[in-house]
Amino acid sequence: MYKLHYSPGNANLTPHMMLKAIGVDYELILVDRASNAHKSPEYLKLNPAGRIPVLVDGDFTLPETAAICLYLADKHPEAELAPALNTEKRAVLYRWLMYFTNTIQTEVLMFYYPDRYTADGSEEAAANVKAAAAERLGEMLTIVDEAMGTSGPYMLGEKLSLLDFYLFMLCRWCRLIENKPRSFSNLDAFIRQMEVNPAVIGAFETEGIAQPWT
Ligand SMILES: N[C@@H](CCC(=O)N[C@@H](CS)C(=O)NCC(=O)O)C(=O)O
Repeated sequence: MYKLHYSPGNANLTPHMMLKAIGVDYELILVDRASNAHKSPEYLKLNPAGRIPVLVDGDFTLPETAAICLYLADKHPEAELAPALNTEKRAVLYRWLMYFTNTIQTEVLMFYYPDRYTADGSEEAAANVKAAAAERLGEMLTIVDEAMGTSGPYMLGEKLSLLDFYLFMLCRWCRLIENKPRSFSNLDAFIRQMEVNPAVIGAFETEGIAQPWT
């Protein structure tokens, strides 16, 4: 059975929604961030980066959210959460997955942990980093909103894919910025349809995340 090391609302949300969508058995293992369990020697053996989530599949241990998503999609092709290999659609999936994980997600970290990105850790410097991150996130969401307007109703068009679960997680994380996802018309429509997706509801409820989610 899969084991997903998680903390409510963290990056585990996307693989968690995928596990629900796939309909496979899994066990959730809570990583207690309050006691810094993600920096414990035991957890660092699973992920030396000390980040959440980690997926364990038998003897195989896999950190990094995007890698976990691709692994699950490829292992369960019947769930059709990614287009076939060697297709243009698959390449488009890679394009947006990379944008989500290495650009938007990284910027989200700057928004929530701005002090980590300052040399002196001062409140003033952190406030500047946070404000700049919020502005850049607004620009990034504009790009995604326009793409959604062209391809919609999902990132890859008519068919739901792992990208949509990833994007929904990012929409939740970006709910506190001024230009929040709900203020973009295509993203707002996207959020409305994802909010009633049983896999989304199942994962958010299991993690104990109260409404409003975005
Ligand atoms: N690139 C990693 C980043 C994961 C990540 O930053 N997770 C956050 C929770 S959402 C975390 O573990 N933060 C703990 C920390 O920064 O110390 C991934 O996508 O899995």
